[in-house]
Amino acid sequence: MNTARFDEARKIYAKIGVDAEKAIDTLSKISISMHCWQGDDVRGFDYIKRSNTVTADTSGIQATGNYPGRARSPDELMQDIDKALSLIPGKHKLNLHACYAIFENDDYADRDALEPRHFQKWVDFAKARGMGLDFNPTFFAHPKAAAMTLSSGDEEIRGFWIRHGKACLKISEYFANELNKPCVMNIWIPDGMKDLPADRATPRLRFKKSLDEILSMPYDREKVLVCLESKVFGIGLESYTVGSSEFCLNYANRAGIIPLMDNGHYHPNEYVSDKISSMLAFFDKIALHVTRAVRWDSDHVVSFNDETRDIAAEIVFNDAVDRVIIATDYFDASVNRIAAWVTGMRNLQKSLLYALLQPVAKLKQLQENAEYTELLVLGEELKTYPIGDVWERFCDINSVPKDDWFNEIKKYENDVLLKRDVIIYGR
Ligand code: RNT
Ligand code: ZN
Repeated sequence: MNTARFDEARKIYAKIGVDAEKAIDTLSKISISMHCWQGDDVRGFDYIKRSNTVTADTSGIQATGNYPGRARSPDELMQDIDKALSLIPGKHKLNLHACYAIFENDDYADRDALEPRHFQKWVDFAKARGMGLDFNPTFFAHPKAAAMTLSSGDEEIRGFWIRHGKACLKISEYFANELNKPCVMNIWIPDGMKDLPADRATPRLRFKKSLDEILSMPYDREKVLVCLESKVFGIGLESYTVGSSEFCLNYANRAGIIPLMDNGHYHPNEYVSDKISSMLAFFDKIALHVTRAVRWDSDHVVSFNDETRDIAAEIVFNDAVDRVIIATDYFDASVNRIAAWVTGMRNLQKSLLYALLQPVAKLKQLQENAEYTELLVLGEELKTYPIGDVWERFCDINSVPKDDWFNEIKKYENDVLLKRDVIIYGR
């Protein structure tokens, strides 16, 4: 362990009133909900049994790229998650989607009939690693999601997805009970229109009714934290999304559930970092999907960039580490998927550390005193403070490499990923 550099950095931070050890301590307590879907390009496993084909159903969502080594089975995905976690410092949660149900011995169930037992292997996986699980109903990648889901005018289809939502509440409660940690269950639907709608209201009113019906099912609100995620635009949904920001925000507020903001789901000049303090003024808890939008909701790997750092700063400066539920959401199939996981998670943690190493009280005081010149100068100087040495310490404490981890990825790629037989699975 290189203590000399950390000791030096600690002194430098102490001079501006920042306790680097405390920052590390706080960072250790922040657990991020890592999305399982980076490992297999958001395919899940249920399509294989449903359609008896290996062609993934990409309705509603799509990853681009064909880097070799995608996880094709639960075992492969679990193995890849383990590899990623071994290079990510800290203790995190795993975020699952309903389409990752594991059907053993042909115990197949469609989305509306999923049961906790279809996720038992994930519970075992999480238990063995002392992790919590979060959950998402999957309202996409399914023949019944080809048009609308919870906002559908077809009562048969709408009913199917309501039953799916209810099944997922039950599964989420099962996760919470088994793992003794609340389960965050996030609802997002891909409903919308490519071209101009004649009636924007009716689908939204149906979505509202469907959510009411799902949430009318009794569930333990302490154990299952239901979120609703909005969106502004998507491929094929260029003109209209049913679950817009206003819809989801108002619904969450009225229903007493948690609003979820994905920073890829807003107009390019709209920043989630700016929204956090407003949301915290009205909600006890809010949730985030941290991603990187390149011009639009492109789901690129999270970078240590201005917006990630600004989001982290809002969480820390508002003293809201316990009120903001942080999850990742990106899926890049054009690079090594495990490196993508690790890079994004670590960048989010680095951004949190960057915020935790700021002299928050001092900066706020400068603003209050209208000393804007000094505020600007100090903010810019802080950018070259020795955060890298503190990050290294954090990695050391957690027994993960600081920067020399790509070789491990390359080795894993050669030993494991490149051996996956792409032909059998019809990529
Ligand atoms: C899609 C939403 C949603 C999904 C995941 C897989 O635009 O961001 O969160 O990415 O549920
Ligand atoms: Zn999202």
